[in-house]
Amino acid sequence: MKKFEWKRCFALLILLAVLPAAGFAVEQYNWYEVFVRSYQDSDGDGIGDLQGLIRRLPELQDMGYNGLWLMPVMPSPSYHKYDVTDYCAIDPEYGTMDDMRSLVAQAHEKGIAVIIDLPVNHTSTRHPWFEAACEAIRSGGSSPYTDYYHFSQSNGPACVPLGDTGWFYEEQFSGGGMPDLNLDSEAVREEIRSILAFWLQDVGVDGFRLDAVTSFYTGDTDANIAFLRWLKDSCEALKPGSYLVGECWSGLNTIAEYYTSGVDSFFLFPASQAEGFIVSSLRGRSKHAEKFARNYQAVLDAIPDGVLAPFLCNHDTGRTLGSVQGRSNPRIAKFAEGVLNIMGGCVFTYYGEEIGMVGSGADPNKRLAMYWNDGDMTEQPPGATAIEYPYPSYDAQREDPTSLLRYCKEANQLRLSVPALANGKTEFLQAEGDLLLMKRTDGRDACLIAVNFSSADSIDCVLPAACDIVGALLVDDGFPVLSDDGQTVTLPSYGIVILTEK
Ligand SMILES: [Ca+2]
Ligand SMILES: [Ca+2]
Repeated sequence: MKKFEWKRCFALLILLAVLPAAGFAVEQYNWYEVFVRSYQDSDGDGIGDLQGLIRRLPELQDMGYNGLWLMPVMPSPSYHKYDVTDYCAIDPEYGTMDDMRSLVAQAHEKGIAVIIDLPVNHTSTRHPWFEAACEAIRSGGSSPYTDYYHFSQSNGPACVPLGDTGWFYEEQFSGGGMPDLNLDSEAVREEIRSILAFWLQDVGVDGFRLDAVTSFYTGDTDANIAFLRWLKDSCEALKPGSYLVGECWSGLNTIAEYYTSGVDSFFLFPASQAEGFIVSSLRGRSKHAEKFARNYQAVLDAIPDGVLAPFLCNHDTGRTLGSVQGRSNPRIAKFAEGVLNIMGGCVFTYYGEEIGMVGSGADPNKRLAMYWNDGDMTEQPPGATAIEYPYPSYDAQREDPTSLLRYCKEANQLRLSVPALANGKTEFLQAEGDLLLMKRTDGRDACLIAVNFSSADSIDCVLPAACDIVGALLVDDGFPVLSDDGQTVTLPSYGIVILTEK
């Protein structure tokens, strides 16, 4: 029996992790979602900004995140900025377009791709297009912008009255501030095409996160898919290889249907949040691995060729520490991140997840200031009612080899160092009780992923051939043991071990 040679393995992982990512192909990105406002302030006004984010690029690189998704950075009257007033500018709270260009350039130098949130289902009511349209209706004049939205003189679902004019406009998101665009308008499509060109070609971003794709044409999946295909084709013509990921907040079959649009990825909502299959596989007394494998197989059956985009939470959902009840149980908090990271595709992590931040209920509670340390945080978003940090700060966890942060870093590095882990085809070799053994093959590369879903017991896993251990994710000081013939690995509780055949 031999103990896994930790020191040599970590040295290898660290070496591989500092290599820049090769190009911006879709594959193998560890994406990190940032709410710029709550991340890092650079000028002392308490509001996170692009220069602050630039300052943190070395940390992101060190952590092994090689893709950045920025929530909207365009001018907007709201704190979250999902209602845009100018699609080709930066909100002054966040900085300038020069700051944005600098962010993209410096991220690229570090091998980090950048995508931005693109909310084109709706604009702000304060967008000049909407203001011009309303002015024309109020004055009885005409404007090309009235055709940019869905104005009507009859009331209906999702209709908002335009003052006392007798006119209404469509708005799928309540509140009166986000009128839906008329995506059938040729002029609107031309506007969108130039917005895509500006960001992809002029600013140099690597793609977009597409907001609210099921609301483009509410209730009409075929029309949504056709519009997404147009978006994908437009981006591909402007910048081949740019990456698009869509927010289709829906069940597996619907998400699978949306993949026919050609958009690279759609967030895998069925795997996310407290009821998603990653976290729910950890609950109950037994058969955790079977539950996980059954659900994961269903995903692979439904989406055999698309690049998956699994995640545990985002800015609209409760954070993972609450979902796994991990406040006093760092082992399960780590293991949930580990199980996320053994899924193929592009894994998305919401900022703060790597240090066990909490947040649920009202949206601002889910978007709290990043907890770097007690002296270096932004102000909290307006409306936040529950502000607490059950786990130590980023700085404290960085120094602690047993922290959740260090576990997440190892998970990222493992994905960067074993290409087949992130991007191969998955085959289930065993899924029984708490033991899961998967094989993932990517061209000539292959790896085995052995997982012990038990919180308490170690498990012997018989391998299909003699193997070497190439990496592991461990929640505590238990360690995997490989038999002398390399054909059996003993997995500690909540242990994840990556192996290759000799
Ligand atoms: Ca600031
Ligand atoms: Ca719409």
